[in-house]
Amino acid sequence: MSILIGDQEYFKGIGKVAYEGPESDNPLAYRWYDENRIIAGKTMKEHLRFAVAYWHSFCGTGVDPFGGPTLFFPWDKKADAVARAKDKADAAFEFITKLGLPYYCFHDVDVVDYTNDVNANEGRLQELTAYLSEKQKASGTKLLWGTANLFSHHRYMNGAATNPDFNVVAHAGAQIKMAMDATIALGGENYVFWGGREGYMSLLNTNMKREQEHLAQMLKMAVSYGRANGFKGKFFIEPKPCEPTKHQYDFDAATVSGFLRQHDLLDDFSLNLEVNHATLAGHTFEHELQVAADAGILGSIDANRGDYQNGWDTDQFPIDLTEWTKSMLIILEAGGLQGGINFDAKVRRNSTDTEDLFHAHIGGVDTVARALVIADAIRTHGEYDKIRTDRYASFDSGKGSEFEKGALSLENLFELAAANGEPATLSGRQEYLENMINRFI
Ligand code: XLS
Ligand code: NI
Ligand code: NI
Repeated sequence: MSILIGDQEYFKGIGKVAYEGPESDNPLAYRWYDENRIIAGKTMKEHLRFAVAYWHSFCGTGVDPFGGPTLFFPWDKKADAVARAKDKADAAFEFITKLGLPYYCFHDVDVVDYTNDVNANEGRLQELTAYLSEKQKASGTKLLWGTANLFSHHRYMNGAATNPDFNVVAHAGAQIKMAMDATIALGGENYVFWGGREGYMSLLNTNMKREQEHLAQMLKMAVSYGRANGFKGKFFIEPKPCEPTKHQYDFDAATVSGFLRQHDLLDDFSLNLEVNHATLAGHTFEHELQVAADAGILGSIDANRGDYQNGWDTDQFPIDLTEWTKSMLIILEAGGLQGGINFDAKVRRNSTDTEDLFHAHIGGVDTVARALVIADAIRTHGEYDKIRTDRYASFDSGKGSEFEKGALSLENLFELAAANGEPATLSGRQEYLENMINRFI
């Protein structure tokens, strides 16, 4: 067996997933993701930088608040934590290699189980980092980002960096340091903070200002540690309004953008935007992308989707072409992502066939790839851009342009309004544009 398959083949009977084109009948092939196809001057692979999420794909056992595991992984059997973790790495790299995707992402505790002993954890993570490094070299797979899980352990029930107990904050810092060491050693391109426990459940027991200052302090320490140890990539914050905590400080893109500006962190941080987090915040995903793009912090994406009937983070694989086409229009206009597209999605707990994980990823990859093709066709056609540009034409010259430059006063506006009379009724042409999206799909 090659190093990519390990001692045991976990996904037996499934070979390398290849691009076969839209006419293919093969469910285990890509119809749209042709990694070398050039779109708007870059390969699809480079535009999208797809990453497999280690946690959902190789650790998530199907548990929900009402029931235990439904997925019993053959790589999760050995008693020894390090041996078990190596089996999991074998399975992960076999899967990623068969899918032919360029990246993966992890939390520290996805890679290897932790104990309550910080030194022992460091030893375990270092051993697995060396193992993953070999796997990366053999396969060419790269690490899109690493992160620390600062939400599962009971010590974080009152927060991690925002915990009112400094002893817990120190543990959070220790975990961040170790996760950053692993990320740097593995050539990780970015480092993520998702603050699932950074927030409050009741203001009655919370000093919000102090907690947010502690969060900023921790982020600054991470930046100085990373930069001192050769980390050149971006740090990302992943906004989410709630779940598990009732109110999370990184509520949405606009909130985090303001926080980064307030604490002078904009040079080092961008956003990792998740589709389902956008909807939980009462926004569309496109809204979050646009906010980030306009602030120059359009970092990376977690590409899962929610469910129209549910109000929680269901982490389903993307399938919605309309949503992704609208998203790709924004991403292309912004000049692309700084990071890539991590799935952060899981199969349903009753999707128990080995193949299901392949179907899920293939569907997600093809949805996003196809949306890229469609969005590029819309932009190349030109009318979409023209309609939007023309809508603001009154600011391109004359008094409108003086207004934009700050050369007019309120008195001037009064005079202009009085002189020009009631403005013409101008249509926003929303339906026309919506039809254009469908026409190109
Ligand atoms: C949870 C988040 C989490 C982050 C990584 O809702 O999406 O999975 O992406 O910690
Ligand atoms: Ni996420
Ligand atoms: Ni999420």
